Amino acid sequence: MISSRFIWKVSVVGTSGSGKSSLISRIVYDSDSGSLENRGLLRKKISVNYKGKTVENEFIFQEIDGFMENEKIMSGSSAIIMVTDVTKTLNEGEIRKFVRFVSILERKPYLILAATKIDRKYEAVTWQEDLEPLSNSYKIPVYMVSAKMPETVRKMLEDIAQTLLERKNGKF
Ligand SMILES: Nc1nc2c(ncn2[C@@H]2O[C@H](COP(=O)(O)OP(=O)(O)OP(=O)(O)O)[C@@H](O)[C@H]2O)c(=O)[nH]1
Ligand SMILES: [Mg+2]
Repeated sequence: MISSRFIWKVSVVGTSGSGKSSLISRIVYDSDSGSLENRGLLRKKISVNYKGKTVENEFIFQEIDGFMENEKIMSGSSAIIMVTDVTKTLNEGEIRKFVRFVSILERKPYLILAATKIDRKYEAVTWQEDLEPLSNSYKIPVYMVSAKMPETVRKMLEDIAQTLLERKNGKF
């Protein structure tokens, strides 16, 4: 490891209304307000313990509506959080298509599936089991989260930092 400070760009993708802004708000402002307008750069610093060392991570978030197959944007991202709303039917085909697109990029971002709004479990129509085939075929981690449940989001971000550090470390 040549540095103890890293900057990661994270794209948050998903259908309109799936909860992307709310997740970013939870991370950046510790609030669940979905409105991100006029709030400046969406960044968050967290330190994690990596191999016994404290490593500073700065995340910069970018929200993208839909599963846009934009090579420049996607290959410039360290990680991509694919957001799906548990109160809506899973569009597995759309996500699979996007994952295949990302997997042929030269600089492959780390992909994560975030199934959000789990606080509305009584209205849920998509369950963790429904996400397993997707998760297993592409080895993508699944996080069951809610913008109203800060711990779930914090855990996901810490895990992302750990994995990104491991991926980076493997290259030195
Ligand atoms: N109960 C609950 N509601 C949520 C959660 N996340 C988002 N919502 C609600 O879902 C709606 C859409 O959330 P947004 O965060 O604006 O979704 P988005 O993906 O950014 O939507 P667009 O920017 O329009 O594409 C809002 O009414 C939110 O309050 C959640 O974790 N729990
Ligand atoms: Mg939004």
